[in-house]
Amino acid sequence: MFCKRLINCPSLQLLKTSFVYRPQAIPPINLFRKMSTVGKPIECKAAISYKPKAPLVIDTITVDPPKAHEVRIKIVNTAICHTDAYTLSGNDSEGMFPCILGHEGSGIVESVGPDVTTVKVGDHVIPLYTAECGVCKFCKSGKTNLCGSVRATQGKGVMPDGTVRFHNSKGEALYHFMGCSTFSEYTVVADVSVVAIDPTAPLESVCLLGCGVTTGYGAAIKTADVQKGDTVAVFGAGTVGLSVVQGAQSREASKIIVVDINDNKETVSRQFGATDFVNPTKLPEGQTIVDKLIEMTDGGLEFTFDCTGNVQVMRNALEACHKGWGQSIIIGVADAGKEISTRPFQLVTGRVWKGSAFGGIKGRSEMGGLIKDYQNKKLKVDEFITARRTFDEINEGFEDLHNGTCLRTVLKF
Ligand code: NAD
Ligand code: AHE
Ligand code: ZN
Repeated sequence: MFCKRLINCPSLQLLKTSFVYRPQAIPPINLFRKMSTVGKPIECKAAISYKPKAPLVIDTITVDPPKAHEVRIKIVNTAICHTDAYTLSGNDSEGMFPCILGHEGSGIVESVGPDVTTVKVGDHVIPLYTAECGVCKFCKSGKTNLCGSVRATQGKGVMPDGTVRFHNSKGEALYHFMGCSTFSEYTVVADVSVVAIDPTAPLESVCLLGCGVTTGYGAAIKTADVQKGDTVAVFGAGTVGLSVVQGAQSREASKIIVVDINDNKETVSRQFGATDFVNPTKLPEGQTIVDKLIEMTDGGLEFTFDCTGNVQVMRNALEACHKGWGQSIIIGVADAGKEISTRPFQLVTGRVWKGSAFGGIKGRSEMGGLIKDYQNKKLKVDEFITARRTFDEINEGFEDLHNGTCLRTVLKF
């Protein structure tokens, strides 16, 4: 029991005062401890795709902490790629529902699991749907950017240990998508599926290097390796096709013909470096797009690129190649069940059919160079942003894809 005199004693009052204020004098440590999310599940906002063709549902989900060799990222920006819409349409043979879509994003590392050495808390990063482990047969081959380390589990919508890190508010598991799932405020990815970037690069812009821009640019400068003076035709003037155009222009191609069924794409194609634009639906009767392109190029093109995902376009792109050496690069993603065909004679007579994933770019080794090209104004990125929206407007962002002028809608959390 304290006596009254002691309680009223000035020195004790001082002590009481300093005791009372002391916690406030050291809040950063306590506050940090209280607020730190490291090692704990995080509740955050995400857009859940419950079934094909249905609008995404914005809800609170739980994102588990990263396990060994995993990284939890706070997504800052994400764009919507045509492939997200394709999977949502139900035409992706690997589509798993319910899931968190999104693969073109940028963010900041919130925490890392055990044994992660390549990124650290606070790093600015881009998730990579084409991983790079550096040690698998594919990575070591020097022949491809396709990495074998996590692709099998990635295609099944789970982390490399076969489990998921996402649950909805009812505790139901949600699948991952393309190893990225950027339509969530927080996501967990494998450490081989993320690259740290220059923190001065604006996250809003460089999220586009997570897919569309890198894919098209890389397809031109790596997969095809377009050379000065080559003739090029690009089918489909979306972000992927226009990035092929800028890659071909950077290599000083002599002719860059864009083929698109949407006349609205002519101006933007020329802004990105196209020398010609052809709408295949507006050719004189009896003339095919293959005839037209062969006529425009004295026998066919050195390189053609499909950036539509339409298998008839893929055939036309191959057949518009020059006999003996023309190469056609398939970039577009076709619906489940679709197949390509042509007369074998087309290949016998020297045309080559190739494909390109993520532009042949090795994300962890080569992303830094692309960011530098962007910073040095050698690579257009900002120009692809045709709309900016809040994350809550994600369904409107999917609708943007059909408005005829959309290249990329970038969402912000
Ligand atoms: P997008 O929808 O923005 O652009 C497609 C363009 O093709 C549009 O301008 C459209 O008008 C045009 N088009 C449609 N049908 C056509 C036809 N018959 N002939 C000519 N033009 C036609 O799409 P995007 O985001 O640029 O993606 C393009 C394709 O590339 C999609 O299939 C996407 O899934 C795929 N993709 C592949 C990779 C990869 O790594 N291989 C990466 C990203 C995207
Ligand atoms: N899941 C589809 C194939 C999808 C596909 O081809 N994806 C492209 C990237 S699209 C990015 O917007 C790709 O890189 N594929 C190679 C890979 O390893 O996924 C299907 O047909 O099953
Ligand atoms: Zn994509």
